[in-house]
Amino acid sequence: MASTLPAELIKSLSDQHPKPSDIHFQYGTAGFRTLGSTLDSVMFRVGIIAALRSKKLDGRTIGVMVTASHNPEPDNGAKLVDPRGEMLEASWEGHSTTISNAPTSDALIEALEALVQTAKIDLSKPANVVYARDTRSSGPALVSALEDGFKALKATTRNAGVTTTPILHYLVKSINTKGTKYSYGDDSEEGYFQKLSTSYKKLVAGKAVQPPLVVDCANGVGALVGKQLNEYLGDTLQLVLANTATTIPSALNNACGADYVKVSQKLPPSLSSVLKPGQRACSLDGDADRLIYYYLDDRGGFHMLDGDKIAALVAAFIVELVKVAGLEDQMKVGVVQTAYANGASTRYLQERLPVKCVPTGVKHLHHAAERYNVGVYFEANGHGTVLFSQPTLDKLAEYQPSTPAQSRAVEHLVSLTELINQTVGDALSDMLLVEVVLSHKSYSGEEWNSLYVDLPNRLAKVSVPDRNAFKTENAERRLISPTGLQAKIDELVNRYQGGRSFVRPSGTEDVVRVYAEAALKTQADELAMRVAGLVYDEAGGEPAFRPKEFL
Ligand code: NG1
Ligand code: ZN
Repeated sequence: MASTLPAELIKSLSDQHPKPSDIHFQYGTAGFRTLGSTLDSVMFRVGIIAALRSKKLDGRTIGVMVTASHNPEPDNGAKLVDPRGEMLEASWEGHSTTISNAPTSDALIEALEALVQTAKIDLSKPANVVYARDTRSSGPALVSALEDGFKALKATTRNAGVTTTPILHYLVKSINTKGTKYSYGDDSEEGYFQKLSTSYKKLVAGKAVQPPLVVDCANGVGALVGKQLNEYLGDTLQLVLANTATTIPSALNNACGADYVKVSQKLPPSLSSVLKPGQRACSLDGDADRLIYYYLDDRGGFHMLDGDKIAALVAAFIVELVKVAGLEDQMKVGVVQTAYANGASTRYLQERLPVKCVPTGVKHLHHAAERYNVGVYFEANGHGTVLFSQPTLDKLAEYQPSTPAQSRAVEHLVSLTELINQTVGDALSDMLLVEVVLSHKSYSGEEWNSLYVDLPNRLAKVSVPDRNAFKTENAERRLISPTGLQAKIDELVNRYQGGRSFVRPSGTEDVVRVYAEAALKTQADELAMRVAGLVYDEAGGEPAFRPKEFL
């Protein structure tokens, strides 16, 4: 290999971004994610890692997104995006963790040299990176640390500014497929809006215009992007944007946004004077990759339509189109969920098509969905998308329909492949997808909600001294460690009608999560509280670790 690492340059820049000695960083399910004020050295190193990853892949463009998604404003993070717009390859998660923890500049250079050796990186190759950030106030300083990392490896970069995580994924894939027969789209924000709005307009042509949709932007970047999307949609759909205060730092994800709605199962208080009974509304999260719908009934009762309900709506619609198109035998549709999927949704879906359960984390869902011709994957929290395999896309392009009905169904399927952001869950793309289905089926929120009745459930979290003591199996549905705890959970669950509960360590927060379901709401709450109590007792925590947050 011709070149070596520019050690002097790396060292001088690295000295400006020293690693805090008391913190161990980890590249988890959502990349690096912790308090923004601690991430300066991590960002510098992520810049270097992205450049090396690009060199490893022959100069293909790698993405870096600076965001902490639905987490509170003081948090921040970074996530690397591989060339096809998908999550970073698993082996590089470990490399990233190792490099982020090198204690000094010299140790960093040593760790980088080791990576170059083990991953067989040809340093003479070019490095290309595209990066973006959300609206967090710690963003600009962290991006400048990231840019120092790019400089250290002399990477060629493109700053995509302040945008959503899914748009960054879209850009990565579009850049890497530019000029090929698999071109994903024009590699610009405009290209993204054009692609989404054009396919939406095709799909709803001839249908009655949907009534205005209230969109809670979580006071994040979705507000900026939603405003632009509104313009592209024109009079085909009116988005009433709410929670758009992107310049008030404390407002981000605070008592609003998809995570607030999903976890508290409540309407964001800021919408109580905006939302009319029967009107549809949805919440995005801080980087606009999650989506939760809801509506109020005539008596003001709140009804949530989460990722599971979106999966049920969308999967049934696609199955129907495939059938009408006459492609039933050649295009198998399947669904992927995690253990957090509501038991009623799993039952509903299993009666209609194949369903697979995988561990939490988008990469697991994405990979499992790739095994179907059309793979629908959604986390209950509203993160998800639909994947059409390349042979499926080819088949749709070549197919010769024999009736006008078949021809219309095929056109709709093709438009769906353009409307759906297949790189990653995308709140805005998913929102348009939902609107298309509601419009085709003439469903109100209430009719959509009645596809199946959610089992009452409760998500809780417990702070423990060491969450790594909790290990799971069977797609995280059972604990194998600490020993004996699963048997105690089973014993409790058996006492509740329709009871189900599981415990797993979070991959993004320093907590253990507890999920419980039961036939009645009070029982689901009680079961969650009791299982959380077991976790707390087992972890042997101090009173500071008491499970406070589960009710
Ligand atoms: P953890 O913290 O590992 O539970 C959370 C979500 C995941 C996923 C990641 C990434 C729940 C229960 N967990 O992971 O589904 O979205 O964040 O953002 O919603
Ligand atoms: Zn997010």
